[in-house]
Amino acid sequence: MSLLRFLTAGDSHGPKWTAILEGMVAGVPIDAAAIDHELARRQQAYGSGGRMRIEQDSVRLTAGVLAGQTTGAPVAMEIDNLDYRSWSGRKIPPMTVPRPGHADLAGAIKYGYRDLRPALERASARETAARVACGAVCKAYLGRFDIVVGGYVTAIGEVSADVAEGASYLERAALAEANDVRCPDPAAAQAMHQHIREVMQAKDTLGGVIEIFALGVPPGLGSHVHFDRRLGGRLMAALGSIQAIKGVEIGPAFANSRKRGTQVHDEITVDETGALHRSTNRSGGLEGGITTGEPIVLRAAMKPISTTLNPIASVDLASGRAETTHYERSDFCAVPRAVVIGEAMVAWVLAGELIRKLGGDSLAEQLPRFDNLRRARLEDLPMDSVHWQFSYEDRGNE
Ligand code: EPS
Repeated sequence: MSLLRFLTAGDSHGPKWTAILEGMVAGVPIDAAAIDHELARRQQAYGSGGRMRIEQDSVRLTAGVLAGQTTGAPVAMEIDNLDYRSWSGRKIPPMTVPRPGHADLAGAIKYGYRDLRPALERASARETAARVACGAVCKAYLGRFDIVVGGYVTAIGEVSADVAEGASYLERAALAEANDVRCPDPAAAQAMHQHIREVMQAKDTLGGVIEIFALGVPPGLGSHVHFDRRLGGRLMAALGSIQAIKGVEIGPAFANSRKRGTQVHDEITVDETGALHRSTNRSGGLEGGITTGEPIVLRAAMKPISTTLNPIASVDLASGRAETTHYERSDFCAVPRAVVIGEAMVAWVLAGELIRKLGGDSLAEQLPRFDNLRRARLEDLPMDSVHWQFSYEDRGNE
């Protein structure tokens, strides 16, 4: 659907990840250090397992970027798995007890695997390193239009953040980056850290909720006329495609569902210059599947990681007997890291929609078009103010 596609290839413990982003316009400055910065953000947070001490994700750009700028050709990127050194050539014991919640069983049923490891290898959230690399290129593109995508954690397990209404999204994101659970509420951040610690000691795992925002997005991305181009659906699908994400809402959608219409919808006002305004943004920046020009706000719920030190009841597929799960090294809580992945997925959807909106093949062609986009102001919205009628039956002069 999107004019901007990407593919990731790789296995969790294989030699490397390959990502190909196709459809990016020419002339976008790309800095490998900025991609590495996003990769490092994805790695840093409390609640990770031992693997993150082994990996030091760094991108190798191998196509589509010349002299520091995209050429319009597919952008190819590689990220090494440093852990491959300890897996290469090793005799890997059979894995026949599926972990409830992981792709082990469903993947084996679907593909007919005779060992569960191929499901594990590809379902692994290590794949998200490749997504974040693609998202970083999309962020670089969006940044040329002053569009910023960010995020933070609002809940981990039973601990919820009290996100200050007064603080801007950028202030919240900056506060969140300052602690190891990526939460903008410092008191809640401490409680979340403690909660993760306790749950780790109890040999268990935790999920939570992340919030992703996009600022500076012009009105008019997405469309109400095609079900599959409604941007809300596309953004929710993108977030819902992240490993362990099981729920997504646009703005405070579930809270809105308990209120009345007059308490939910964002009033429209006009100022003396003819600019239209919204005093609230309960729509999360989308109406009719189209961006309104207000911040886009999405929330995603992550389930607790399915690899738990305490065993869960399962079945050994080799013997057919009841068995409990065996522990595989894993994370305990990946919610803070999911923020970076959520940002990448949202950046990818928005970059694709902006490319569709602006057309052309290069950033230079697009920049003036962006400046001329119709905005929420009276001068851009001339009304005919005449009666009209459906005329499907009108066959002209026939
Ligand atoms: C993952 C299991 C763990 C995580 C991994 C995702 O890997 P390992 O089994 O090698 O310890 O660390 O995440 C990453 C490696 C990463 O980079 O995010 C899983 O099974 O999904």
